[in-house]
Amino acid sequence: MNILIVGNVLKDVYLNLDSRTEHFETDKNGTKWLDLSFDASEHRYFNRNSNYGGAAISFEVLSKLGLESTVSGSNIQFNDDGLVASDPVKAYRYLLIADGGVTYFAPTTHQITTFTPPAESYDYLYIDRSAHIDSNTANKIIAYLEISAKTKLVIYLQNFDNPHLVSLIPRANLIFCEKSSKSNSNRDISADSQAPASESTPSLDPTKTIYFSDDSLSFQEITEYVSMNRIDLLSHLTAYSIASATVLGSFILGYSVEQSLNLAQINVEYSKLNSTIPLSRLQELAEKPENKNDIELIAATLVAPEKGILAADESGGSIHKKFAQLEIDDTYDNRHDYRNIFFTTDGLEDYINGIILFDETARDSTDNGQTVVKYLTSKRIIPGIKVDQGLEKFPNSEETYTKGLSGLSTRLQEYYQMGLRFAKWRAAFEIRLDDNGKILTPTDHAIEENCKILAEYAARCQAANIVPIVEPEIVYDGYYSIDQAALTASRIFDTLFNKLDEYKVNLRACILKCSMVLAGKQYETKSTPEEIGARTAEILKDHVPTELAGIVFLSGGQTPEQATDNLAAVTSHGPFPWPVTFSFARALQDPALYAWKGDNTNADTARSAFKERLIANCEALKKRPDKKAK
Ligand code: 5MM
Repeated sequence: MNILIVGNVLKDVYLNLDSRTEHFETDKNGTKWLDLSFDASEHRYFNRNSNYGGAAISFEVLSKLGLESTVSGSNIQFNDDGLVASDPVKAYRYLLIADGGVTYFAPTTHQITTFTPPAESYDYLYIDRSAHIDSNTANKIIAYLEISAKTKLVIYLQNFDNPHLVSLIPRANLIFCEKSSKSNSNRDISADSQAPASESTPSLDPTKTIYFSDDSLSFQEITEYVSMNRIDLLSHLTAYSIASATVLGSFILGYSVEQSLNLAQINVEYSKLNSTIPLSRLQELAEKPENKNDIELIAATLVAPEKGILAADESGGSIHKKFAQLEIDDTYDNRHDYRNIFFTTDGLEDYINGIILFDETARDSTDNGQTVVKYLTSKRIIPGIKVDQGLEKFPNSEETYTKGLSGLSTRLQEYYQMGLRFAKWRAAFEIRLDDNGKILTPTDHAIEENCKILAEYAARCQAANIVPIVEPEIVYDGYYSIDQAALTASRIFDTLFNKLDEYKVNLRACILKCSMVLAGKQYETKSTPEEIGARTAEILKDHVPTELAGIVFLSGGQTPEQATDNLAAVTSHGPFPWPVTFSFARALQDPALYAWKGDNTNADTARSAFKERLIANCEALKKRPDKKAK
């Protein structure tokens, strides 16, 4: 199999402009603009790098898939040092980098892609994204295709503006076509930019066309979601070239449409600047649970041994209260910076399998412009989402149920598309006693209703390919004994697993998040770790079906040290039929919050405080009697 690429080999030149000395203007939105008639020699920059772009990217991708390819009119080669070409590159593009943002400039006049029909008969002729063909080139291509009957034509249409390229549509065996998507942010302003399709847009054969947008790759009913706005690739246009060449190469190698789109998604998301992923690694990555559509595997990965789940999903109201205690302004910037402390803690992925996010963070980006979801995924941390919408009192009652079922399936679909692979829903039960010390609440009614809601939520998650975490919390802040906590937990678990069964929830793809069994915070006799370990282990073993994917604990307002000691105590009663680990919010994050105090100069101290809790809790997980602590 050999492929002839028709396109322009370019050099992308990255110039880091010094915004302190350049004449930037700031508009009313705070966006900085530099008014320039661009001449690289006139501007001060403190770093200048370049690499091959355009058709060179298609060439690199195909070479790394093990396919023989040539760029027409170029002697570009791919060796261990990367791409090399002895002939001079005729076209340059400039990427101006300032204040962490990237602006992309291309020449306003395109270099026309020339084509000299080769003597050899190629299997594929690929007019890639960088090509700008005129009628002369189009005619030569047509003439070549007539002589070389075996050659299949593949074309990349950014838009329908070039009539010469459009005239080749009927001859094409495969077409890549860009379409705009919902999120049209981050568009570049190059001369290559996507123009709106004209009124007279020709229709494309759906059986031959792969559509690309900035968040998906699709073929008929099949869609693979991917973030094409890889700012760290510096030009998102590069992402389009990687995606299209990967799909083409995978088709040639015999992969199915689903597999090809999946490999393209992985190549876009894992490639580094000037270094796309070789086939063997792509295949390896495709086997990873986060890249597969297998909820049992994702559930198992979330509770993989000796790591936990971080609950960073405090809703708007909860984060407001936390900040208020420390007089931290509840602004977007502060919330972003706070969450960022946890995500940027060195080695996070060594302690954490997954992170539960709140909607705002799930839609946020890291400081280098990658979405939080993609960033976590690239660190092999599975991103999840809190989908309940808080507690509501039953009529004429102090007891609560959890809201959020309305519109849930639609939200889950969107979250799945955003790359979130598990969800969490919390029901809260307060133990209240009557004057004789007998349990008043939770009532059977509250348990029944909340468990029904939890089961419906879980079933809807699984229908949307999302792993549900069901969290029936027994609120620690109360006056009750450890026996009363144990009894209440048993009642809740019995009802919950009945309901999950009724709603046909696959327990192998479902995780229980629960409180440890302990006396309430106000109770006069504090439970010891030994009691907590023994009672928790006993209740779980007696009331939780063995096929459940895993059990994770909330910390519930215990101090960080208490939560860790009690986790170790529970672990020491293992082995259990299911993996058991932590999914703390406060016990992991509070020390960092108190260290940070809303001041980013304390961020490193906050990260250290967080890491200390991560290490301590992962150590607690090693306290299994059948396992020697390392
Ligand atoms: C019980 O809260 C959950 C676990 O956190 P802790 O370890 O601090 O007990 C936590 O995931 C909680 O569900 C989220 O923080 C969301 O809480 P809100 O109250 O904001 O819905």
